[in-house]
Amino acid sequence: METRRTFVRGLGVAAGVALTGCSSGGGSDSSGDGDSGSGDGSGGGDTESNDGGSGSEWAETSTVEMTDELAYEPKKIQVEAGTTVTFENVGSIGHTVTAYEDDIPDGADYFASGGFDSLQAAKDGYSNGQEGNIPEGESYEVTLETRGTYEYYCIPHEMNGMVGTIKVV
Ligand SMILES: [Cu+2]
Repeated sequence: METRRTFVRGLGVAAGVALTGCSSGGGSDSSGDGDSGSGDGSGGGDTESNDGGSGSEWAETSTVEMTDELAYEPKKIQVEAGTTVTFENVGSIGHTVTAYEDDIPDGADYFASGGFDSLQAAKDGYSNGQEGNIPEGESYEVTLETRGTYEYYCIPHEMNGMVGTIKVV
């Protein structure tokens, strides 16, 4: 049992990615299917999802990967105030990191890849020739000083559910 648990832990990340791909790939046409078995531990016996960071788990890391699955991985992270969070594009599809202006803590500085100081500016910049796009192999960093919860998204993939959350404690 102990050995098996160790194995499962190693596979947790891969399983998480596969599930993400499955759900995001479903897109609009999967809504008819009521029993998508891929739910996060919605009753099945998959104990291995415990380490996958799904559900309400906050991953304690300062690095978020942006993948061709159109997802931030991990989707929810927790860092200490003053931490620099790095977003790395590990796939070939470009992404943005764009904070929702109304979903950051009071008094926190707005952030968005491209250096915009408001959500509207970030949207306009992206429309004007993809300013703020983070291409394959590149990364974006932001240092978060103000405690609280930050919600952010990827401008071209918001409709695909490419959103993330950072909790600064
Ligand atoms: Cu994206």
